[in-house]
Amino acid sequence: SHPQPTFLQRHHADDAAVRHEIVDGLRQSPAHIAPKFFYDELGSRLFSAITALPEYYPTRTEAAIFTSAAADIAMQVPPQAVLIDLGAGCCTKAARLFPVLRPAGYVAVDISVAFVREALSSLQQRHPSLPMLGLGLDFSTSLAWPDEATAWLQAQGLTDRPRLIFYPGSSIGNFTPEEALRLLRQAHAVCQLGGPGGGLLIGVDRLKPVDLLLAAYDDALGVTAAFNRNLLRHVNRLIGSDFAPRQWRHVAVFDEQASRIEMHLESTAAQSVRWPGGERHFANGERIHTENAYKWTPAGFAKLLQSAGFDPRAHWSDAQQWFSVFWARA
Ligand code: AVJ
Repeated sequence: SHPQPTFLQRHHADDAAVRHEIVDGLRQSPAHIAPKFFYDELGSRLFSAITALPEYYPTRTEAAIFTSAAADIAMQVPPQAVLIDLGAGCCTKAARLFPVLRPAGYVAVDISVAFVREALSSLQQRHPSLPMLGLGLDFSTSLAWPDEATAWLQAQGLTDRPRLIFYPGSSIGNFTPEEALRLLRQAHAVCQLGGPGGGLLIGVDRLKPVDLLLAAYDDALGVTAAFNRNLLRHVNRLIGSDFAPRQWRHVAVFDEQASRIEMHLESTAAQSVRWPGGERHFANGERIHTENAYKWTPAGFAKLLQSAGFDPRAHWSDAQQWFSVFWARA
């Protein structure tokens, strides 16, 4: 037989809502565009290239932690849980951990179900008896657990299983501490809907010397610059604007006060950008804020987890203490 995953798409922002969100950010001063718009097809490939750069340590450091801590993680997290993978994409990080986490069900959540469709279908062939759900959900807006997903869990007999939320890659760093708290509280509520023993397995990038941080977000080959500027091509397609990517420069700075890397696109000329129904003038040197990447201390992040209702039970790091993985019970 050929088992197939189930696919669900929840409140997919329609084209008008996406246009409204982007145009609203462009009209503000300073202008901003949300980092979720980096990831069109080319943007996803450029991010994948970033993870292979010598300067971009997070991905390989986290992978090494998952390898070295595997036995420990297996002892701490509940087996036979429903594994809920936030920002699953190609599903490889979670799939690599299947032997460690031994889930009874797998839910791959991404902003668009299209992003997980192929990967999940092929993963299902390799795990024919593991129930799999692809869930399209913009959890950066809200992680409310959809009724359809509850119904799916019920149909699979997974209602009473613990829920194990997996949020790797320091994607939590895109959120301000206030936004992160909100998301983690919602994650906690999702865990509470399942059986006892559930919780959160999360990867977090750590505060470290600024030169290392800046290099990771402004690499020698200019891949991160291309990734940042590609946002303008994507926005052009989404709202019909006429951004000229050549007229914009990649800028990465570290804000010590906020403990975050900021990425910006800086206008290299006085120019106007037009789109159907509007336009905006940018002075030479004016910037569009495109991303925050917060860098946490383990103590600070443990406090955040506690504020969200979690009980931090275990913490693993690498020898250089560059990256942290937390296990926190709901
Ligand atoms: C996918 C959000 C974790 O902030 O490090 C990489 C994205 N931006 N280089 C990060 C990113 C520039 C990445 N996250």
